[in-house]
Amino acid sequence: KHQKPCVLWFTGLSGAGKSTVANLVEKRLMAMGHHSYLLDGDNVRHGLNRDLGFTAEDRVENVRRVAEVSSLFVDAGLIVLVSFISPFRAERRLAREKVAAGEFLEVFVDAPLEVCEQRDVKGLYKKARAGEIKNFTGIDSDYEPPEAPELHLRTDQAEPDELADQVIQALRARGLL
Ligand code: GGZ
Repeated sequence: KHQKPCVLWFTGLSGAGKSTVANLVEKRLMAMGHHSYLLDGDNVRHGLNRDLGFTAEDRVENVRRVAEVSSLFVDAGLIVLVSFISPFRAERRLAREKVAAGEFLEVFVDAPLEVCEQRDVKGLYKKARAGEIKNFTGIDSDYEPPEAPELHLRTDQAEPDELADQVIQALRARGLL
């Protein structure tokens, strides 16, 4: 099965739909017989990064470690899907620089803050507005949107399935699949 190792770096606000789309892409890749791995808060923040919280400093370190791990997984030949808010441009740039040119696709999973806040899947925005959670992205912690992402997905304007297809198409168009 032809595949070139690469990193699909999903970035966006909490509730924008990063994990939803990343999970669909992973399922499709698996069904096509490709080898991939999804790094997200569920398998990284509870283990490797369980010493880290949500201050700016801790997010920088969270993303730095994830970037290092993704580069190792690329060395292992995998298509790596990374799903973290990863709010700062500088750390996303460092992640890009960890792999060869053409092996990094920044995927901006974009929905307006109002939409994410309306969805409030886990009730975290409500808590952040009430001051029960500090340093919440979009409320009292910065999100720096990508300036030139390889893919810009508007989750308020298209269904996750359609967006996952776009990601697969982008991989094909670049000869990665
Ligand atoms: C943002 C927070 C926070 C704060 C807990 N700010 O929607 P979720 O719940 O499932 O995903 C969010 C996740 C963000 O972790 P990341 O590792 O992706 O962040 S970063 O890349 O910035 O390091 C949210 C939950 O953790 N969460 N507290 N204060 N999101």
